[in-house]
Amino acid sequence: MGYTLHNRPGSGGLVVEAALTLADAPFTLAELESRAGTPLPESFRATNPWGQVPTLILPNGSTMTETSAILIHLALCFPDKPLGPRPGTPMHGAFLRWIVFANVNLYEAVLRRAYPFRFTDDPAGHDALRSAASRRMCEAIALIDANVEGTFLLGEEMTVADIYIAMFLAWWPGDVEAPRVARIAEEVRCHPVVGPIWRRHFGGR
Ligand SMILES: N[C@@H](CCC(=O)N[C@@H](CS)C(=O)NCC(=O)O)C(=O)O
Repeated sequence: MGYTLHNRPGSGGLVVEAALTLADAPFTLAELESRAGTPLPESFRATNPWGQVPTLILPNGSTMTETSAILIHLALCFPDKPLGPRPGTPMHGAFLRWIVFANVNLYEAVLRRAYPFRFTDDPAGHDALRSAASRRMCEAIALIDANVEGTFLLGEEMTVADIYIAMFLAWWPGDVEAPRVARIAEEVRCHPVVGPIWRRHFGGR
């Protein structure tokens, strides 16, 4: 039995789908009919009580959520596939660092913009929350940009961390001053395996 990936078009499961595909892992896509950036149907809580995608059902039937955890798990399960550096190496430390950094800072900034009502009960505070999230996003992307080691974040090999970071850039509505990260996003969009998945989710974005 393979994996089942619950996602919806244009949502965060893109990077998990890319990781499973790069790993040659057998998986089924369970796509929800829901528009990216809106709350998911309440009925989805039967699958993930937190009500979010990506939700990955592992081959043994257990449920995984949290994109960073899923990516790290898959990279460890498929060490011979091009998902991430060898565990135990300094580069693996950097891989973990940036995946978690992106989850905590980039994903959270995106969520503050999309769902401000979850972060303040004061509707008058939504604009201020969005602008603080934008500032935080720009600061976080700039820090990643300053740490790009080569063609990709960790050097000359693409990892799932690159796809993850590129996804946030595609979601972000404003301009972000991050030329190295923008170049990584271009590499990801042109990648022979990841490109077709990217276009199915994002079209020409
Ligand atoms: N911390 C979660 C965040 C996942 C998340 O926010 N997913 C969005 C789609 S990109 C979602 O499910 N939004 C619907 C909702 O929160 O109701 C992760 O890292 O996977």
